[in-house]
Amino acid sequence: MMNKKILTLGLMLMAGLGATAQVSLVNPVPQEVTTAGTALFEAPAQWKINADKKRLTGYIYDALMTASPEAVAKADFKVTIGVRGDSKVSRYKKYIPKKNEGYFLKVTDKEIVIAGNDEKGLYYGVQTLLGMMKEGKLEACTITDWPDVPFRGTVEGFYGTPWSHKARLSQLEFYGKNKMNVYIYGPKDDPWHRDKWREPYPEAEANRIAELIEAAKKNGVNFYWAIHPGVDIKWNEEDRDKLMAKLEIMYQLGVRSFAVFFDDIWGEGAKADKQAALLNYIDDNFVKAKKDVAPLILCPTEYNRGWANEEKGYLRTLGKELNEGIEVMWTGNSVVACIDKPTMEWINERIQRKGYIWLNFPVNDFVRDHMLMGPAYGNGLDIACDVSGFVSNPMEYAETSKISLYGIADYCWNMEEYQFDSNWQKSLRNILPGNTEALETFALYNKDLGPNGHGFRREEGEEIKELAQDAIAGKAGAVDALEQKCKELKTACDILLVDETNPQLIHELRPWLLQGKLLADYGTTVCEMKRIAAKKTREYTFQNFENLYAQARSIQKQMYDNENNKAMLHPYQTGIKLGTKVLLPTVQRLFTLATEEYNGINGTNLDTAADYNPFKVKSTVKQLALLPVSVRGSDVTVASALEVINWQAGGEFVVESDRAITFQGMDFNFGVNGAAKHFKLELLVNGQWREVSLLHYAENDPVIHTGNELGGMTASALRITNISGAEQQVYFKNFKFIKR
Ligand code: LOG
Repeated sequence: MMNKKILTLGLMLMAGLGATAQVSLVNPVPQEVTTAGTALFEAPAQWKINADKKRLTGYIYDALMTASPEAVAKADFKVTIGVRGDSKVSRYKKYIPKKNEGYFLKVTDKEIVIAGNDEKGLYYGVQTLLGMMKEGKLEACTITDWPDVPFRGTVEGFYGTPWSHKARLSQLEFYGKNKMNVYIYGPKDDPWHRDKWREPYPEAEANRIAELIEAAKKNGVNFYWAIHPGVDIKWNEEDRDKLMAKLEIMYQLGVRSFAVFFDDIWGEGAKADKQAALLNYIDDNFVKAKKDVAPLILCPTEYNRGWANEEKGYLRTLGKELNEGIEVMWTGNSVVACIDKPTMEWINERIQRKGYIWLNFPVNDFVRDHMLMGPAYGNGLDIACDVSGFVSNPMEYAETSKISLYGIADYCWNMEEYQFDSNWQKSLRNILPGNTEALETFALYNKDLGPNGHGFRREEGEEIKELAQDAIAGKAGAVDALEQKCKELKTACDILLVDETNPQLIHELRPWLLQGKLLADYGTTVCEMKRIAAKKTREYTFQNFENLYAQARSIQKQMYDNENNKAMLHPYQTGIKLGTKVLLPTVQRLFTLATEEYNGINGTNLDTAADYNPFKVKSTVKQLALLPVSVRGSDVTVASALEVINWQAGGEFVVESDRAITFQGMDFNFGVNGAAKHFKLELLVNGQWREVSLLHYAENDPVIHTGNELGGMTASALRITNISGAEQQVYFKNFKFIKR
């Protein structure tokens, strides 16, 4: 009797779990779901479509047809689709949410009904059905659904290798499936977007853009093309006409949505009144004249609070002067930031409209040695009404970026209920269903950005934090447990390296997978060293320890070699780092501790330094103060900053070392012709600052060279000061010195 009861309960529980399982495959999480709680059933093999004639062609119908059942006129199972006003869905009118892009969906074991409030609503209803059916099953349910944020998607707005055509096509499909409706095309390194903004695209590129526009339509995505004229625009009729002519060319290609970017510039191009006048002119004479063009989007020069100059009133000028309906982008309280209510209140009041969020996550163009595979979290869950749009700037690694974009899609659609951790699990399963577990194990070490100029960090290694502390404190069992984690990481890397189900993902991750294997080996070796050293008996430690020590040193060197192996890196990539928040520093620390213990027991003198960097940056220029400095062989490099640096009069930038080094040369570029005369370079020699001359080789070459006196100087710090008496705007493009 008892047994039977438990069994029934068990079955009920299973049915219950199963019943929510299908809807739970859907991303984004729908707003309102009622399930009958009945068991799952097989999706029909055939179905008949019941719809007004106009619904039987076009992208929505095509999407529906990608489902597994075959459309057969006499099938028993019926699928009714329509949009508010269609005769075939008139019975369901009262259930359809009166919301843009909203829909009503009903599933029983006999029929399916999808009724959209508008065409996009119907399309998204179809996507929900496709998501539910992914594993061939259905459950009885009704869903009423709509998006919280009207414009959701991405801005391809990073520096570095733009996405390939193939990657873009794959993105657009992904957006359609996950109910994102915006893709803004603005890769910094597309010449015809920025440097050559006046010129038309060559034919091959133009054709590709036309193809993207078609693909976007098929996936319910608005393709925005962005122009970036601010670097050299003159506020005269000639340039205005050139800009209008370029927009017209793009219109002819099929573009119906436009954005104008003024980020990361200074000088003439950065004037608020001029920018507003230009945008209004485009709005009046192009957007409104064409009638089929979407409202304009502007990315302002002061696009985050950290750079907003209240006195000069740039943002308020935009707010006052820009035509109603022109959207204004905003990255938050700083370039890279999470968005919350106060952020929105602050900006919306100034621009007199709802800000259009440009989220600089998961973009990694300022931390190219890190791959960002973590969840999208930290944005306020209560800002749906405060934003007009929300787009993410992803990594140049398009496929890997999908991991966090999946979360952005969910967040924008159903904000209050967004759960980043369960979304992340679902996302990993979505991108690599065959090897999800390995992917998760690996991704755990690829979440944080490492130290960076923007000071933006992510959680990483929380799950091993305590373990790591215990291992360092020498607690029994902790070292073994840590070693186990390393072994799991290695297994995951090996499994992923030969995964063939998502070759693009593995291609992007490959350098990090190879480095991950080494990190795992390093950790395993060091754990063994630590165990042996802890035995504190001379006999046992002698041979074993020194072999392991040699092995650990070898792995350190192999990891270093990987970071410097150009053949292994993607273009522009600056290194390969993972596990930098907890795992790597823990292993480094254990290496030092174990070696110290061993030296203590054996009276040996093995070098205990695991990873040592004698250089530090110090700067009174706010935007430079957090830039990390790294050493590779004889090169000492300060990470570049991508944005405009406002270098105040007298502002100093210092790199210091804890020991004196002999200089061979320097290599740096502030991206401005003739900048050298505004700055003074000094070296700290025996406690005294000595000036070194700065010069350009040519008037139109921004690279700054140092005088011959530098070679051979021995100093413990260098200092660059703005001596012009005025603020200087520069790009901190690259900065490196070479030691002997
Ligand atoms: C650029 C963007 C870049 C991002 C992160 C905006 C509006 N502009 O500092 O192209 O990908 O930051 O590095 C930016 O964010 N400049």
